[in-house]
Amino acid sequence: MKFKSFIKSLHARKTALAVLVDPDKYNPELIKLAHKNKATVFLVGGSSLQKNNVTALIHSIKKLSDIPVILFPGDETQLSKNADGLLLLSLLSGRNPEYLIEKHIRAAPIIKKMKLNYLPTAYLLIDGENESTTQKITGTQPLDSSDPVKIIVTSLAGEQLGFKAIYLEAGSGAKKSLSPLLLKKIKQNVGIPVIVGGGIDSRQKAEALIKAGANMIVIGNALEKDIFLINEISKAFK
Ligand code: 1GP
Repeated sequence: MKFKSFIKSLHARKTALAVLVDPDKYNPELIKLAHKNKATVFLVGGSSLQKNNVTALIHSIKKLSDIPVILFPGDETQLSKNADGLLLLSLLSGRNPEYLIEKHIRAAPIIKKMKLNYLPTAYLLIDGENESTTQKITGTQPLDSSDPVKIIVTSLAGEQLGFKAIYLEAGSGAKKSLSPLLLKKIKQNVGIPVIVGGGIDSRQKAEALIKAGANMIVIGNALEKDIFLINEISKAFK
């Protein structure tokens, strides 16, 4: 049920707000504030986790809020049947088979056994002016943000391959978040929902991306640094 409401919010006219919870930096106070500010969804995961406590973490979030909890896993060890669903990401911007298909093959029987709902998502890393953790861990190069055509055709290929959403990722803590102009161009060319994340740390940045047509905006780092920022940022989504 909650997975369905998550999918519905991705297709809604209003932009959805996703709060990214890194299990290594969990703060229950942020969950309470996000709930109060009507965040749409909690994404849980990280590119490399020190502690493998995803199941316990989801349990704790669910005690504090009934907002859907969707996995945003770095790999197959971060799966949990406690989640309401999963972003099944394939890193289409890179050329590392491990992140294009290998991990998915390892995860497939686990996803089936757990009966997890999943959203096949084309994951595109776009350069955010600093080397991102995703870049380091996956050993791939991000797409060049000054080459919109490459980003558009990669997004288009994702749509044609049957992915149900595109995630444009500037990298956690990116110096430069995705350009609203670039997002607008991508939105003009693809019909599936577009999720945007990486370096969004102000109401103004969120507003510009909402105006450019983002279906969902993901905020992690900025809220880890200052949980109260959600009171201000969430105003952009009203
Ligand atoms: C990272 O896109 C998400 O995978 C969110 O990025 O942590 O910079 O908000 P930030």
